[in-house]
Amino acid sequence: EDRVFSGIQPTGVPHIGNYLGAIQNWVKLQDQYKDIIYCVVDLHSITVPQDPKVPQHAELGWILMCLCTMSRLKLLPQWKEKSKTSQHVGVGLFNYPVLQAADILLYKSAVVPVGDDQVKHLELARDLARLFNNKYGEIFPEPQHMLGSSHRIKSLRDPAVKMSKSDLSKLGHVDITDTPENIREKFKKSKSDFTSNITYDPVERPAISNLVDIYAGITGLSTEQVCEDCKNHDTLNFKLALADIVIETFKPVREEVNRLLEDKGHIDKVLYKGYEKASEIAEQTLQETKKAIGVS
Ligand code: AQP
Repeated sequence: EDRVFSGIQPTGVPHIGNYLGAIQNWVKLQDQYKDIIYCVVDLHSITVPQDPKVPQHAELGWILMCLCTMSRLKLLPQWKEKSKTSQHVGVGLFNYPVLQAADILLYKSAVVPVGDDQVKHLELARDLARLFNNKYGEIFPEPQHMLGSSHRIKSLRDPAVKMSKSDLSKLGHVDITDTPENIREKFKKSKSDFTSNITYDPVERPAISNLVDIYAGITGLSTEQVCEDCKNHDTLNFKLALADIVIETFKPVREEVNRLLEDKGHIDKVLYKGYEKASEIAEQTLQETKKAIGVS
């Protein structure tokens, strides 16, 4: 059976972009597939300093890095975007799509539910799987990305960039554990333009269109339907209505997160059980891979 695999970086509290782009789909897939691994990709988060202990991912990452060219990595849009905003750009930031390919290939994953900002990275994972298989023998399936139905969600402060956990502007991202007051404030202060009606036009009206996308993503309506339903709203009313929907949707999530945080022992147990299962698969693939390249 096809294995589903996806992950999230522990770089902050997940926001509604992570939810609409990926997490919502992860939940749905639990009813369609039996063999699923969702993980916290801690080695990725050390492209800013932290403290790792996950050997197989790093080891396969290194093997794949030796197959990958620098010119291939330079083309990736996230590298182009993120390397512009920092003065001290680490090699890890450049290499991490290869580590991501290792994460996926280590479990011989077939289906990878992600947001559309990851499509290029999945292409790289397929290229590396193919390169490896051609050179050393068939080991890896070529993993396919699976997109959610929502568009990429942009920052509430700047619709030119995606909503991001690590965005320094606190008003740019709405986190799934934000309080109702917080959520209302962020939407009230979200960027809009000088036109007061609600239309969907990502090129001419990117900020309002982003809000329409969020509304559509959460309600499951089309963007046309959202504009039709909200045609009597001005932008402020629309923002407040959207805030209410977001508050209502994430209320049970926030309550459940808070409940779980009171039982850290339970979370540790669940993580450890998952770790035991996953590391058995990872170790097997790594040994197969090392044997194939002659370093076992
Ligand atoms: N703005 C977004 N809209 C839709 N989907 C998104 N995803 C991320 N941002 C958006 C999807 O969420 C999943 C987990 O992302 P990640 O934590 O692995 O890394 P990321 O894509 O780099 O997310 P962030 O929030 O921007 O984190 P930082 O700030 O740490 O880099 C992925 O499937 C992604 O597509």
